[in-house]
Amino acid sequence: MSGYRSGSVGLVGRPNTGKSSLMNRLLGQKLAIVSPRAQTTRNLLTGILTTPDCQYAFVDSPGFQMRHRNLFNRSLNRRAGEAARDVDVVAFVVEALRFDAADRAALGRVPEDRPVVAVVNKVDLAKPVERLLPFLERLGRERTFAALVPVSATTGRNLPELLRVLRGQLPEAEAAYPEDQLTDRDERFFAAELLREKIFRLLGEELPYRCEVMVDSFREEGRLRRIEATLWVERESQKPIVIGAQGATLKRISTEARKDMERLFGGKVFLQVWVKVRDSWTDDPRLLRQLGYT
Ligand SMILES: Nc1nc2c(ncn2[C@@H]2O[C@H](COP(=O)(O)OP(=O)(O)OP(=O)(O)O)[C@@H](O)[C@H]2O)c(=O)[nH]1
Ligand SMILES: [Mg+2]
Repeated sequence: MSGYRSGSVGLVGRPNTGKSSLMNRLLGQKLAIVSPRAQTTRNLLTGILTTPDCQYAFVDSPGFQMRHRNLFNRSLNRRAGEAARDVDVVAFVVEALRFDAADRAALGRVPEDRPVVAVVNKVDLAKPVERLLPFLERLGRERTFAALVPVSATTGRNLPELLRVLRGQLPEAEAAYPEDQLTDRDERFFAAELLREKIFRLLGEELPYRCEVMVDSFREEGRLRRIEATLWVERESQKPIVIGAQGATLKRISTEARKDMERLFGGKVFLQVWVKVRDSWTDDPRLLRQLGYT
């Protein structure tokens, strides 16, 4: 089809700017997990949007971060680097009226030869609105951006314009994916992600950062999916917090995750979750490899 465009868009930036929210809103479906906490996203996740004149393969990525230099965090930054490097265009996501050292460091990790669109998200929170224009001017001096586009993932404001601008950066090409394909990941991946999202939303303080999820088995029995998963924590003392009084916290985590899985998979799910301790898994090369981080 002549004039058709198709390519990949890396969603990149420091943690918590709304990269995953933005991808979900652009796709019109909740695919990526979202929480108010930084460093929610740990994996690369492709979400595909096919329109009559363009196919966008959005790549959601972990926020670039500068703290905790352990093996695990280095692996997250490496993944974010891939989303900035192996794509046709980078959508560099910042929060409206905020550009700090962490944003600058993240921008510095985007290779010079990539076209970059600055996506200024959360404009619904930008008050007073008169401050937005000077902010855009200042941001525009940080790098030669192909464009600067203020948007809101929450309200959907200006997203058609963002799609138009991104399309302009993609090559003329046939669609790379079938038009009904939404993602590159399987149900097993989303099962683990949805459990982790509940941990991020329901547990306080540092605990979500000390937790990881592994799906041990995923079986389809007719229309039922039977899923067994382990929540890894780093210390024996963290276990009772995840489990809660009479198991209430763990029950809430697994019930909410199961409901989301049933919605996403379109069928009943039987979910069993165990909590286990593995000392400092964030520095354990073997477990990190098992979890797919290396
Ligand atoms: N008000 C407002 N909040 C937003 C907007 N976009 C995202 N958020 C909120 O910002 C928080 C972080 O959103 P995420 O989408 O998880 O951010 P992220 O950049 O993917 O974060 P990491 O995966 O941790 O790097 C959540 O509480 C979102 O609800 C927006 O346009 N407006
Ligand atoms: Mg995210």
